[in-house]
Amino acid sequence: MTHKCLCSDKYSNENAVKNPHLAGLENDYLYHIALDTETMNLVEAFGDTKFVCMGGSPKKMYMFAKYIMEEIGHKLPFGTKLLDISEKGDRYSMYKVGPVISVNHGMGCPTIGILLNELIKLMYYAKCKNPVFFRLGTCGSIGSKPGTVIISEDACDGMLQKEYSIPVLGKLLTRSTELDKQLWQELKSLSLPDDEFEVISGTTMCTNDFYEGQARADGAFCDYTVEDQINYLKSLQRKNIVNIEMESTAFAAFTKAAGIKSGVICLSVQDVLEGDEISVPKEVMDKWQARPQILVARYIKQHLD
Ligand code: R2B
Repeated sequence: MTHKCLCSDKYSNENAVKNPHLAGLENDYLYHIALDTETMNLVEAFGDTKFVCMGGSPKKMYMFAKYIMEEIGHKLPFGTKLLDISEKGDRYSMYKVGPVISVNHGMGCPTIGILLNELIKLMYYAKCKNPVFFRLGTCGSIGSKPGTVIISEDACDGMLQKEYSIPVLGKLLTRSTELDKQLWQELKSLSLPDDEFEVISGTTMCTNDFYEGQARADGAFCDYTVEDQINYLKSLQRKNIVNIEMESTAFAAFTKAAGIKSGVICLSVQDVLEGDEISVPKEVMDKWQARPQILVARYIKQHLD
């Protein structure tokens, strides 16, 4: 038994959340990001947010916060430094630099889903106007070289469905994983001929597992052959699936349900057709991490007003 979620996909602050029970809460404690509506003035602290950027690791998102601060010329008050706003929650690290939030989402759909619920409520309580959400991730690419930047056109799950489903009250609740086409086009147009990295796009496959779920043959379990693995990955390639990661369906589904424009930009850390091992040296990887950030910074700078 399944049911489809009927959600608007235009942002308006009043309709970003779709939960009549919230109005009855005396205090909404955004538990995992350590914010609340009773003791904090969320409008004052977050009302100017325009861009919410998320990526897997806390360190990467700290580096992004520092990078975007330089890029937009944001100055911290004298004698202060970047503060992890969600430190008390001990789950996510979140920074705010002018109109930009930079926050890590961990690994997998459940983890990013919890964060998105709380961030969408934060946007609502803070009365933010038209925030745009980005996932700056890493992925395995199918047939393009490591270091390539991949902009998702849309996202499918491990069964190739362009949907994100979770069991709710014993039934599957299904939401569309369509991403904003206009934003996707715009992000693609931000790659410049002189960039030292290639940018491609197509459908992103989002799996619930890093090993068997992504057809790897180097996990603790595997009952298929390497030939099966390659045949499967090539069949995905023929369906215009260009990369594999673990968060895009939940990210696309929750942002769309809230009417929030969103985009997924990932750095490939390996071509999955070339083997299971991720062999790019750490220093090279650290340098490459900046690539999706460069595109997003260009977008942010063009939309600052
Ligand atoms: C990419 O990298 C992580 C797995 O190593 C996961 O979060 C993802 O989507």
